[in-house]
Amino acid sequence: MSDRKEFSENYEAVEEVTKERVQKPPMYNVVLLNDDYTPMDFVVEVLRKFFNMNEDQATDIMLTIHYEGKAKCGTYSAEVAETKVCQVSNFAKEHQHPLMCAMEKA
Ligand code: TYC
Repeated sequence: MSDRKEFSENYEAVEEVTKERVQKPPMYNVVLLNDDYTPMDFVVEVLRKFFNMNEDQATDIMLTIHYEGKAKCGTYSAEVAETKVCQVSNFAKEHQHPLMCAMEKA
C-alpha cells in the first residue's frame, strides 16, 4: 500500500472515531401535562419558579397546556431535565395537586 493511501485511510478512521466522541449530548424537552384539578394559578407559579418564566410567559404556556393537553417548558441535558421533573413532581405532591411533568427526547 502506498504511504499516501495508508495515511489517508488512518486519517479517515481517526476522524470517524473523533466524530463519534464529540457528538453533542442528547437534549430533552420538559413538558407539563393538563389535568382537570390543578389550579391554573399553581401551574403559573410552577412555570415561574422552576422554568424562570415571567407572569405573561407562564400564563401563555399554562393556557396552551389547558387547551392543547401539554406544552414544552424548556430543553435541557438529561441530568437537568430529570432534576426539573423531580422538583416539579415533588412540589405538586407537597401541595396535593395531580400535576404531571415528564421529559421527552428533543
Ligand atoms: N386544566 C386545569 C384547570 O382547568 C389547569 C391546568 C393547566 C392544569 C395546566 C394542569 O398543566 C396544567 N384548572
